[in-house]
Amino acid sequence: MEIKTTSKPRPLWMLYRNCRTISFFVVFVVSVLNCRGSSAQCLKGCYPEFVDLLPSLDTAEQFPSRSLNASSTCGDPPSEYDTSNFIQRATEICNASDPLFAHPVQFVQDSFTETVEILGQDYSNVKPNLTTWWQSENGKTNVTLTLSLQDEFLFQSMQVSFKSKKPLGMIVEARNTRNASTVEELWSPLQYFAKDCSLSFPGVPTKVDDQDLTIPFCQVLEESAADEQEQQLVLYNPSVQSGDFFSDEAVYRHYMLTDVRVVLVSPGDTAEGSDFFAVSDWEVKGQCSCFGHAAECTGENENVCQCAHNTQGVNCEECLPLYNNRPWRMGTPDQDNICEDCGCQGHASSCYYDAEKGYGVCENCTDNTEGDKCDQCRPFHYLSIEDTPERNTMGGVCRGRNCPLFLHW
Ligand SMILES: [Ca+2]
Repeated sequence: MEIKTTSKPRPLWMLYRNCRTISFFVVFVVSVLNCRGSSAQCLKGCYPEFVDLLPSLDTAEQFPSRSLNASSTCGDPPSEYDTSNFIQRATEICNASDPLFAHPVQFVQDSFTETVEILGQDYSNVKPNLTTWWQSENGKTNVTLTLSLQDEFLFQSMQVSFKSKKPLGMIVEARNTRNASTVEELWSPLQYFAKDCSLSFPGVPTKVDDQDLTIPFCQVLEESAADEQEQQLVLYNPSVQSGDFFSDEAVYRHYMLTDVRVVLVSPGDTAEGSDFFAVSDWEVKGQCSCFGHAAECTGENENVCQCAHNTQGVNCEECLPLYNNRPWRMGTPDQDNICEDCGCQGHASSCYYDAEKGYGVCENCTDNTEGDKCDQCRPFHYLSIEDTPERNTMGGVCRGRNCPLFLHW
């Protein structure tokens, strides 16, 4: 191929169009293969599995950074409480130092494995242990059950199985200590629950127009009979209330949290000795938060996203340095919103999106190139025709030339 040199900057693509076409095709194929290899479900927005975020007793060592706390637990010192099995009342003892009569907070997350035989085949199923429960001291109000995850996760739903009666009022609250825009200690309500909303939470709306998921409202706790295991369930699942959960970034971020807690405002039974809270199982479901750009997470806390779509960061919250040709956007169920290559042709290590120009501008062009895409030779530099390793890998090298009129640049 004949190449003419000139003192004016010349776009490299004019000279290596064919080479670039081949290179681009190779890069495209490799990118597709890489994407499929790392995240086969990432053709559009992709998401990790929703899992129970409370580590069970069996796997507590797997998530040492997560913790579960109750602001009040009965039994220290030992105390009596009255219980009702809906037939007759009885007086029981809570004693934190006696395993037979203790009700520590860990009992909201214990489980057992049930094995059933179907057609000669054994199937194991992990089930919550509803025969054990956490219990508060008598006469306490605004008791909290708190799950701290340390890292950001996307909340999906929770289910509280009460051994006692449902409380008259309770609040699900969240906070995100990784969000610099919020005060670290600030908890914000996600949802209120009450037997009588206007009585327990005056001023809190009982419903919101169009089910705006970012505005907390009060949901009436309906009376319900306990099931055969004497559980009264309270469910909270905002993810099924709106189709925008995975497509509206504001909604998505609203449910990103590092901590979630249930504030048990007032007990359902106000009789002295029965005015306590008891929870046999608390399930909090969520997933590591990857903004639709990963299907798997790794790390000690299983919160580090395996990013696809040319994104990076613990939460895939930004584009790779050379892929800022358009602004970062979260993946949605309909669109991958992949980060685009700036096209720096191997002559830069980063680029930034220029809103005025409407595309990505390469930064600190190397190899004597310049221009928004590092696609021009600097003045008095010329495209090398030497068959060098650099030329093969970078699509062209601009070199200075000895010239009778100009010094070597
Ligand atoms: Ca339990």
